[in-house]
Amino acid sequence: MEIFWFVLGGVVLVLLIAAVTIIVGKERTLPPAEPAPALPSAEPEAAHSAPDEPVVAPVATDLSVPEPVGSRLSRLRRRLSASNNPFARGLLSVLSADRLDAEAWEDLEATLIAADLGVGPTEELVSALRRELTIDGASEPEHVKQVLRAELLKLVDTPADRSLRVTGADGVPGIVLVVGVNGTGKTTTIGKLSRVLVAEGHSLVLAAADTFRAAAADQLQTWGSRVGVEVVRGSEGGDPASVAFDAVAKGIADGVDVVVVDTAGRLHTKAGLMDELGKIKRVIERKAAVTEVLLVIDATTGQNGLAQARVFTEVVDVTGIVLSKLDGSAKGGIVVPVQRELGVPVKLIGLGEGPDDLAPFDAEEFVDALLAQ
Ligand SMILES: Nc1nc2c(ncn2[C@@H]2O[C@H](COP(=O)(O)OP(=O)(O)OP(=O)(O)O)[C@@H](O)[C@H]2O)c(=O)[nH]1
Ligand SMILES: [Mg+2]
Repeated sequence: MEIFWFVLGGVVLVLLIAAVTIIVGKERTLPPAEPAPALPSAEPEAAHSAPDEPVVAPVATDLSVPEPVGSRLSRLRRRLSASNNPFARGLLSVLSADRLDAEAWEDLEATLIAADLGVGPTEELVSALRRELTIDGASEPEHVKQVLRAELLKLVDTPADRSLRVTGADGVPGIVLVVGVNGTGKTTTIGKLSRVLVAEGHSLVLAAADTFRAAAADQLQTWGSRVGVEVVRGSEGGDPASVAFDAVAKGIADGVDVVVVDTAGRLHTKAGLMDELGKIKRVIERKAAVTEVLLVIDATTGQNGLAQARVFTEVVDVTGIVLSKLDGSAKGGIVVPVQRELGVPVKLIGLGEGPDDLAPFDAEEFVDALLAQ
């Protein structure tokens, strides 16, 4: 009897062990309930492959998405309004004056001249305002504002095509040459412009034809890599025209839409700089027509900056002005003499150092932003 219980116990034990083994084995082969979502990996795929396979370096790892033009305009408008912009504040003083007497008009005149509106345009504006506001009375701030808006627009809104000519003809890329005095914001503008062009779906190549300064090409490269745009560069002190030529050749070979060429703003002599710019343009034009020459002017340098900029118009046929550093500038009035004296429309405005702080210039938007309170 004892033997019977012993054998039965043994059989039960064996069966138990077998059952446990089967259950555990089955669980091991069960698929996981939900596959874990794949995390975006900073490492390129190739980095996980066998060590002897070639590793393809990514073009750029810090690609960022440029802000669309529509939303940047409303954001940037605030930088021109009276709370942030001394030029706008000066203009709006006419609204808050208790009485528009001779002294108030003189004050306004002085403010506008200090804001670099220029003597001629200031006199035109003040005498038009005096005429209209003396007849109609200046009691209604809304009316004064409307008169101010209309008269300002007459000065700012020159009849000109402000569109950027960035596309070429017959399958050849459009060529944008960017010139201007050193420090005005050429390289920064090209960086910001590249983002706008990429956001609009254009393909482009940048040319670091500023071989004068060591850091210039690096600065351009940083902007380019942010939006995945290639930069053609030469050696420091090398021939800028040949860098521009190579970039245009690459642009044609790669079939891109636009080649944007950065240039130096400073050389040992003015004549040297001008010769160099003329040469860059001639050399490019062996391969493709230059479709747009943008002259960058720093708004904070006012009339002085305008005088320096004029020299560039003598060497290259400038087709558009970029007015940089209009954010917080007390000299925003410069937009009027710039267009009048150079006979070239302002096409873009720079409103800060940030990557999306560039906006197309629109006369009505500009005036409305200035008069916004
Ligand atoms: N506040 C403000 N700063 C700007 C703007 N545009 C450019 N800057 C600043 O101005 C300085 C000079 O800009 P760059 O783009 O290097 O000027 P550049 O014309 O290329 O200068 P060079 O290469 O020396 O001829 C930089 O510190 C920019 O950040 C702008 O619209 N607003
Ligand atoms: Mg530069």
